Amino acid sequence: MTNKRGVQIAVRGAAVLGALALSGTALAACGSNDKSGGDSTATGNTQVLNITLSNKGCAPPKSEIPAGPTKFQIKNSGGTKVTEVELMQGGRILAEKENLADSFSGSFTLNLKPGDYELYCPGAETERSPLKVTGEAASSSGSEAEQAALTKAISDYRAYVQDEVNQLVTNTTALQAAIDDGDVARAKKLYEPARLNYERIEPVAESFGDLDPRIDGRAEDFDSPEDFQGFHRIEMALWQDNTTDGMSPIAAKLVADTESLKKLVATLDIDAAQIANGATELMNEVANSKVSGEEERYSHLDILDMAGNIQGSEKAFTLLQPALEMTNKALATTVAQRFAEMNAAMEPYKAGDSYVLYNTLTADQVRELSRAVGALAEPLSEVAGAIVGKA
Ligand SMILES: [Cu+2]
Repeated sequence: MTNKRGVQIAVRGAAVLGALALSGTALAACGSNDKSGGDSTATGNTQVLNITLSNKGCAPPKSEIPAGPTKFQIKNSGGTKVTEVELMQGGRILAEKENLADSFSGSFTLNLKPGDYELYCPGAETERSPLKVTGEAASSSGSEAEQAALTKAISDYRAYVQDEVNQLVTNTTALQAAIDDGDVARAKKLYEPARLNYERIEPVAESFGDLDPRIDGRAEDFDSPEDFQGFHRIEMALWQDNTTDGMSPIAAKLVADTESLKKLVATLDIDAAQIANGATELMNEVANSKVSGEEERYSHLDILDMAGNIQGSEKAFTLLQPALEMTNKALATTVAQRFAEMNAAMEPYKAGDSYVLYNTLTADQVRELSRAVGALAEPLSEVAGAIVGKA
């Protein structure tokens, strides 16, 4: 993500916290994330790296650490201009913690291999701090059965992402054809399946730097209006202006960007803990941009996007579940139950093959959804720590 977008996200994050404050339970659930229990699921060989996020930056306490399972424990201490920390390597985001407003804490856990990394906190005085990881890659600490289960989870998840991105290209191409034909009604209908494909795998797309802002950015993410493109520019034309005028080049570019994503996904290198982190990021997406009605502000298709995020998150969890049952059965049971509750909470909003519009929900209904999201996100955030280093 670009610096600019990072700052914009910070602004949006503050607004969102305001919105979530209305639903106190969700806020409490987010705020208490990782304060309870994050460490209890770590397996003893996980090192903890405490990062303080402030307006100055997000430098690690040591610029050199040994390879192996690592929990990045992040606290925003007085950082009013910064809300996120990304662990980057060679232009790719390996893990991130977003929407950490001042005084909030959060974490991510992954198995660090030797190499040069960067901690990136957009909007800070020093945005990038180096982190060198030394020594040998940690050998797997999992049993044979755990290793086999995680290896399968990784290859199945890659296949899932590839399948979704293939459908994304197909569905976006169909959307483009409707736009080229000037058919507003058809374009509106075809916008939906493409959004679902994208929202299911959004953390993977986000990991490839500026592709996500290009495909999924919002008007306020860009200084000049011409830079605002992608899905939400098309959404604005179709729903706010009720036209496809001027959208052909935007649709062509969107198709090209989804094709770039497809090429990058073919090279995707992902481990089990990153899949778990992605599942958590998807639920954080729901809490921060869907439950607030921010993302699909013209079409009000936020509940549909939310379903996409939940489906992508549940897919990742389901694939990790056999291994998690071996490493932490209680956690596997809790998360599975919370997904069931989340799906039950979404059930009333299904409408045919789609979902009702966000602006038809009452404040109480939104609050109930955000409660279910918080209840799921909290135990889900512990999954990475329970499987890291096992494969
Ligand atoms: Cu999105």
